[in-house]
Amino acid sequence: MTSARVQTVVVVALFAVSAGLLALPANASLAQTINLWSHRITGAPPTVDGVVGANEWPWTPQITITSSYVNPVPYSAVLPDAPAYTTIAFTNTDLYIFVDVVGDQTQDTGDECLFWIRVGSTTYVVDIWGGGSHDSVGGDRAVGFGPSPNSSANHRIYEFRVPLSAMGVTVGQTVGFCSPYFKSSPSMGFDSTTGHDNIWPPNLDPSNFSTWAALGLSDPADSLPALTPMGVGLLAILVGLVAAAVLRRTAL
Ligand SMILES: [Ca+2]
Ligand SMILES: [Ca+2]
Repeated sequence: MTSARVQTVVVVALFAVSAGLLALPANASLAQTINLWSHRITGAPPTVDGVVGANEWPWTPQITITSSYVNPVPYSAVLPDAPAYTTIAFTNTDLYIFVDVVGDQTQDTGDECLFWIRVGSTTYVVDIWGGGSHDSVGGDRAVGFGPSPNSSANHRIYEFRVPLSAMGVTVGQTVGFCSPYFKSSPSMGFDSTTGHDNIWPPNLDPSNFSTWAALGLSDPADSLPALTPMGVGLLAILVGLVAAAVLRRTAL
């Protein structure tokens, strides 16, 4: 092999290795199997009042609980509400969450909606029920009962606003996210009439943070399209070949 070819191989290899290192997923340290992205709010943010306007939450729900959903072990005997839609969006200052529990069509004081958000070693509780809140992070909470774009039948509606500063996070960060079953203070949502309760993610063990979802406080639409691992590898090879060609011309 000529020295020029050796040089080409070495340069290509170096670029491929460096690109591989850079291609590690941003959430690698969290090791979650479910990754969620938030929707960026570009206009007026939703009004946290328990009522849903036709265009108030125009984004696709990130989480859909269907009639086929089964709560995770050891809660699989607890029947989930079906269906329910959860939509997550953000501004530069606040996180907004909308839970449209079309499966809960009874207005009970004990109806409830609960999330845990994990930032570093701190778990923040985001919660509201018909009699108040078990919240630990502040912001606005509302529980309502009425129709929504997902169902004309009256049902439970929950809206939340959580200040990012209250959790010590900013846009672009990733946090842990789940809706647990906790001391009978249930999840998104809990129907007091039937006992149905949506516990999420499907593999959730609240004490094992790797089973929570990873929620990115950012919208992929804000950034350049992400490359697949194969795309990153091909790009690295291409960059390496160009660099090698430049070096060879320089050496001539
Ligand atoms: Ca509203
Ligand atoms: Ca109910």
